[in-house]
Amino acid sequence: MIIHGVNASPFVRKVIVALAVKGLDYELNPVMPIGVSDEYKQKSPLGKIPCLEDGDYLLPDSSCIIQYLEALQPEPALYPSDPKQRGRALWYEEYADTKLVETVGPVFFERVVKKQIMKAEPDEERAAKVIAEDVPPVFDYLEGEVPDSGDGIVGGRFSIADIALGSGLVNARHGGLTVDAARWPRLAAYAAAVHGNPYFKPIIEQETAQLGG
Ligand SMILES: N[C@@H](CCC(=O)N[C@@H](CS)C(=O)NCC(=O)O)C(=O)O
Repeated sequence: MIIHGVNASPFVRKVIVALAVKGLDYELNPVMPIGVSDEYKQKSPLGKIPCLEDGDYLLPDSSCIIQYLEALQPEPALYPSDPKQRGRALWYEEYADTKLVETVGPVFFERVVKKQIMKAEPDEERAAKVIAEDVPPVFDYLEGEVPDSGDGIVGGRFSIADIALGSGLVNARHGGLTVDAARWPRLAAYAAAVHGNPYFKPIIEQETAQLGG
């Protein structure tokens, strides 16, 4: 199985964590999501990463790919079987993939993509404004949703919701945006639990080393 994309993408990371949970082997083909080739667009029509290639089967989009992995290897399950819990898990995945990633994205872009990868001058004023104004409502919402302890936001069990939320929070963390435990104690504890679990921890350590520490 080949995953096209780079692991600093929150969407690629979702797939890598899901593969780790399922214990499935894969090869990462490092496609950068900028100026992708026409050949890549044949595989991933929106030109985005990740895209999965499994033999002659091609599938773009992290959410679609993880659904495929779940059907391929149902255990351990990443989607709750209870209807209401499953609906909540999909909602948190959607919230993470849209609002959370869009909100922390500029911080990651300025401080990691521009500064560490492109070796360009980051717009620190932009990053600071996002942290001061845009991030708090998102963290306030999540503070009211996350569990008291542990890494399972839905029914206390690790699921697709934690993969998606945890992945978005990794990009925040790479950008120096850790959750302030004085202001959002539950979210800070949740982030620490998710990022410390055996699926996320080695992946974060590897990425941190790749990004220079
Ligand atoms: N809904 C997609 C989003 C994927 C996505 O936006 N990936 C970004 C990289 S983090 C990308 O490829 N952007 C390039 C572009 O939008 O052209 C998924 O879940 O896989």
